[in-house]
Amino acid sequence: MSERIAHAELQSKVMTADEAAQFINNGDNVGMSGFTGAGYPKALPTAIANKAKEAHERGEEFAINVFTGASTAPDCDGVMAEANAINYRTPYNSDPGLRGQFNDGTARYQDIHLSHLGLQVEQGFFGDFQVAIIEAVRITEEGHIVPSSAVGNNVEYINAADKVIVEVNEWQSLDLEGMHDVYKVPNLPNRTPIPIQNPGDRIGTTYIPVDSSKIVAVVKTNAPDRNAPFKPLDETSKQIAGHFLDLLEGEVRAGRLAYDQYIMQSGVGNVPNAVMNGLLDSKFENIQAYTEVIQDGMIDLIDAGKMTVASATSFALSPEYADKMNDEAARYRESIVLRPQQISNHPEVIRRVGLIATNGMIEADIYGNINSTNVTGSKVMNGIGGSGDFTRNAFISSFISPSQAKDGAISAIVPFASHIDHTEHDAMVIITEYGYADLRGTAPRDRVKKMISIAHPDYRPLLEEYYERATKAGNALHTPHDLATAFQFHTNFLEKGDMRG
Ligand code: 0RQ
Repeated sequence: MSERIAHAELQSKVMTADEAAQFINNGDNVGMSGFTGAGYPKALPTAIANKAKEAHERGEEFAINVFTGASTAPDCDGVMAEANAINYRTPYNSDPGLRGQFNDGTARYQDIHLSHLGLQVEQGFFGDFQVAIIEAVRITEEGHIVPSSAVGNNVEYINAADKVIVEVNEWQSLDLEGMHDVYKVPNLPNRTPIPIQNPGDRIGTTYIPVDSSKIVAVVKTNAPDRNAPFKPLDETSKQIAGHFLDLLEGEVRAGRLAYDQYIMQSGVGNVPNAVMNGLLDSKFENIQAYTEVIQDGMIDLIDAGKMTVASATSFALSPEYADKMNDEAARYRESIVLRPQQISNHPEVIRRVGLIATNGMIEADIYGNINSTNVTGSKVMNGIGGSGDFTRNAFISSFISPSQAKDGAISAIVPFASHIDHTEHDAMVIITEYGYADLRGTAPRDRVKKMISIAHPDYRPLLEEYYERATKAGNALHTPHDLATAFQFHTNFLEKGDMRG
């Protein structure tokens, strides 16, 4: 363990998670490491949950405000939610228990663009931060932190917090050291251009510089990241992947892309993983990724020699691939760069590198507005994540989704999106198993036929009827809507459990 805690003075700060939880008080703003189930603290959340339960049993209030990189895991968000220990949460969540609390109003959630939060913390939008809890691979001789499988907003939380608690996790490979590239954008008004020209450029340090006197506790852990296996590829995902590849081939034919020029951003999930699988047998070579998470499909592309470099802020690997990463991190760090999420998702760099963005969605409307977050307009699912950072700034932005959900009771193509995360100005191409709707160079009314052609056949007549009604109303024909029935799909679902009514 001494190589894990190389700073002599900090060895005397080693304590249990329960002892370290003394530094966390009711109402604190607590910044935590963790992004898509990687690199989150494994021990403190349970200790905080226990502290909350004890306080509640005594009739005292105890709830904290939790800031992370993105989603965490059952042993982080899950345990704290179960103990009613979270008052406010940002910027992203996928824990079902906590989601339930947002949707019944017992906890508060602010869904923030992942590239924005670090800046907002630095600008003091949330007030002071009392504590940062950061998972590390090791603490260096100088007391600096080598982050683990995610960088997230660690830099901003460490800088903002009065006290820092470090969890040193022996499960994480020491060979991850060297994979990170920690760069801090100078604060306003002294911001400077970020010197990244290509996804693999390294511009910072392999550790997070820390004033070691702020470290009040070091907790030793040995626990895996939350690694969920991907579902086996189904027919629908394979069809969507096929249409995505057709889109890329079309770009090559149009002279906008060469087979060795594809720079990828990909959301997480089974369909994006299927897209990566499809790329394995494609003509595309020397693929680069400037994205936020590394998932199994990218590891396969690297191993197959198809992908030369992947820049992200964290991993989202299945258990099998996480083991492989731990065994072979020394090899993978040649082609993987983990950056702070302010940099992995930075609009300036995204715009410069010219990537093709591909994200999941809940629904799209016939004019190309996208709902990524709120089912029937009011029940939050996960959050916008990095999809806004990438969609607005990509060279081409695409959304992928099966045409329907819940055995056909829900259509992914609707008359009017019931909540809008990405507007018609940002989304360029929408893909389902029925093909892709290329909305580039179109006026809103040109899009309707294209969007209806990728809807499930059951829903096409209903969408056509809606458009007829909207154009008959005829009072504002730039983006025709019949406001009285614009949400009928959604009200049908709420009243009858099926959008078809
Ligand atoms: O629920 O598992 O209970 O059946 O949503 O849907 O089709 O498996 O697709 O995993 O890609 O998720 C938008 C949620 C899609 C995701 C969303 C239900 C569906 C299923 C999952 P069940 P699928 P995915 C990088 C970028 C926003 C953040 C983002 C997401 C479950 O892609 O969170 O893009 N995106 N980040 O049944 C009701 C609908 C539905 C629906 C799907 N219209 N109504 N339920 N579902 N469509 C990642 C990060 O930033 C970290």
